[in-house]
Amino acid sequence: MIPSSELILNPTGSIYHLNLLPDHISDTILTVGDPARVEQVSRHFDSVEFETAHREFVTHVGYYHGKRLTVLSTGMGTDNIDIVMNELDALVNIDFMARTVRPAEERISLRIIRLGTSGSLQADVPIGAMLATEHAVGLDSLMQFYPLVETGLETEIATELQQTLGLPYAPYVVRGSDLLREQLGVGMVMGNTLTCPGFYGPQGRRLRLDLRQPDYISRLQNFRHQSAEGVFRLSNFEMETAGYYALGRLLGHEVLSLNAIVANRATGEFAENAPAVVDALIERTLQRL
Ligand code: R1P
Ligand code: URA
Repeated sequence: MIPSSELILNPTGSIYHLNLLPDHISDTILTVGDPARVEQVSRHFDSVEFETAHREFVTHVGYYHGKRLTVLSTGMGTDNIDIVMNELDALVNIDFMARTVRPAEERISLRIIRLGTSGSLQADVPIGAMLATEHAVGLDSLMQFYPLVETGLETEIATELQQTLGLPYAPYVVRGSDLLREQLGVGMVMGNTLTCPGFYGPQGRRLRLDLRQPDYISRLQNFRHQSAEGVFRLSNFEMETAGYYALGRLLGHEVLSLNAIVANRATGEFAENAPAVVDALIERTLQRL
């Protein structure tokens, strides 16, 4: 039995941070960083049957062309993704009454799709592009706490990137769901996403502070790993994808990160109409579900 200090339920029976009951979870979940973006998605629904908000976690449950969908905001950073993925999994794979993990044959694999904004690292991934993440690379510390198993290729990339950046630790590298990427990413740019534990220094932005490595961005832009699968390069920056992909692998959920490119760090531009870039990604994704 899982003690109440570990599986924390609110007086209504809902899970601690997300404030959701198992009934609120559809098998396909759309996640967004910005709480205001939840309505930007659900305004396309035929109907919304449930809404809740707790901290940065806003959820709408409804129907899109007859299909039940849950759309949920996560806030920013992989520390929040630790909460979101563990609590979503608990909602479907833990019996809240018995406080026990469901047997393997009863466990549910969710489809979780991140619709987020992102900055491109490469000049040829322009503002307005939609990018589906193949590999995610985590510079954050989340995977210091879980026994993630990486493939040979993932470990090679991690080791080489650690050397390139002179980091005291290896990043973690995880390939996401090929199935979802092939279904939803058709016609999008396929890329490898660097998940950073911050928006400024960790993404090489300098306002008033210098960076430890003045050539940090160009080291990332020029990083290449050659393998039998081809040439790996980093395409874009954001703050959650690696956490999603790693916890998806550990918990057995299919996860895809779709990125609306709103900044280009090679050309120094930011989108003139970022909400429109995000809208286009939302509409494209909903049509393909
Ligand atoms: C930073 O501005 C935020 O934007 C990106 C980053 O991952 C980070 O959360 O995603 P969202 O637009 O989904 O929040
Ligand atoms: N989100 C990020 O994390 N970085 C960007 O440059 C743009 C959006």
